[in-house]
Amino acid sequence: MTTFNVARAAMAVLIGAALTGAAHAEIKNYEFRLIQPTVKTGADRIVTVRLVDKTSGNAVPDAVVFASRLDMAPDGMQEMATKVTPMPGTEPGTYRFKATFGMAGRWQLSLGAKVQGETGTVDNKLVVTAEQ
Ligand SMILES: [Cu+2]
Repeated sequence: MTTFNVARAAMAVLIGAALTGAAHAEIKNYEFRLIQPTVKTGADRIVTVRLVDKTSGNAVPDAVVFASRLDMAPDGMQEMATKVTPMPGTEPGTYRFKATFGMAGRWQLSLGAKVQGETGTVDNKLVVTAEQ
């Protein structure tokens, strides 16, 4: 390769990187969706969510997902919180949590995620209804 060709190759790589960057979804284009909007009231219930890239509709695997809180804020009981334990996912792009739903009603699950290659944090609140 001549110096000129090396420079051209390097430029092509840079342009390629820029285009790839532009094609990336922004962090606001990701969201969590509940697989099932309801659970049975009781101990050790599993809540499964999918992290979705809204621009493509694809599930997003290998994100670092954390549940910060599960409480009954939707029913005016924000002080009624319960512990959330992360569980292994069953398929790529889904994330599972175990929790005890001690009371029937609406529970708010606060979720965060870091997505590979993206800046910022996905920050969602989902409402799960515990049924008697
Ligand atoms: Cu309650």
